[in-house]
Amino acid sequence: MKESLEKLLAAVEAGKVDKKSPYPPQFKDQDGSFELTKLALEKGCRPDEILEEALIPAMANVGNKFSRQEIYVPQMLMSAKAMSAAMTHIKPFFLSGETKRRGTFLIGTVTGDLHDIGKNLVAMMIEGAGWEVIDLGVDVKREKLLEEIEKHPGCTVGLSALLTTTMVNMEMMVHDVKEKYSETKVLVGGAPLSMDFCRKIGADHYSADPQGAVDYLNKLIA
Ligand code: B1M
Repeated sequence: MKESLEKLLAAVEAGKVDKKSPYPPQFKDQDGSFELTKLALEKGCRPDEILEEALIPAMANVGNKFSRQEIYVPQMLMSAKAMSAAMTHIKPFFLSGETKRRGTFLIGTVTGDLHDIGKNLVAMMIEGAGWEVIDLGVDVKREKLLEEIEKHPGCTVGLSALLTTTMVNMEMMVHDVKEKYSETKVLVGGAPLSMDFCRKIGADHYSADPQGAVDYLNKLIA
């Protein structure tokens, strides 16, 4: 069983989705995360074991490599795709309640901002870390954000902004959240942001990259 999990970890980290996937070339004709997850379940691995001992560590390695600039966006996207392929087998166990998520994370790009590539990467990494992710998309309106927080008590919120002109909207959104749900933690990110800006607008944390976001969320529940 240990060997199955190790193989799966390596496949997700390398971004090998399924047997027919040509990427990465050194894994040609080998099983990908899709087949390996199915196999691990058939061999008797528990879904939470697969998640905790293969999928989450694989995505953590990917996040750390990305932070150290050892890999770039395309490789990270392939690993996220491999993670999603594995999750097709694991998700039914979440739905049945047999496997628990670490928490709920609402994420969106702030009002007026259509950039979603970075936000999507963060969402995928956080899902890969075992959280339920509710992606509100781009150009999220202030009212919509509050409605969703109301629907998901205890959630953590993530806001992304890529434009200096939409940073002001982020400030208003953080203000709204803190005014109505003072206990709700808000994580912010995006290329023009900084820790100073995060403090100035009253958000709880700033992360420059997806792995920093995962580390922050995991600290919240530690
Ligand atoms: Co636009 N754009 N864009 N753009 N665009 C930038 C951001 C810009 C820097 C380009 C430039 O001028 N050099 C510039 C902003 C300048 C500024 O604000 N000072 C700019 C502009 C001006 C615009 C328009 C206004 C252009 C126009 O129409 N005149 C327009 C605005 C539209 C709008 O949003 N209302 C616009 C439009 C677009 C496209 C639609 C064409 C497209 C977006 C497509 C899409 O996202 N689906 C686009 C793109 C692709 C870019 C660049 C080229 C790339 C952005 C990107 O995806 N980077 C960008 C220039 C650049 O960055 N080099 C640019 C890759 C991505 C992985 O990085 O998003 O930073 P990033 O995410 C990182 C981190 O920031 C962090 O993790 C990610 C991974 O490391 N992170 C978080 C992000 N969110 C996080 C949240 C977290 C934690 C970490 O917690 C919640």
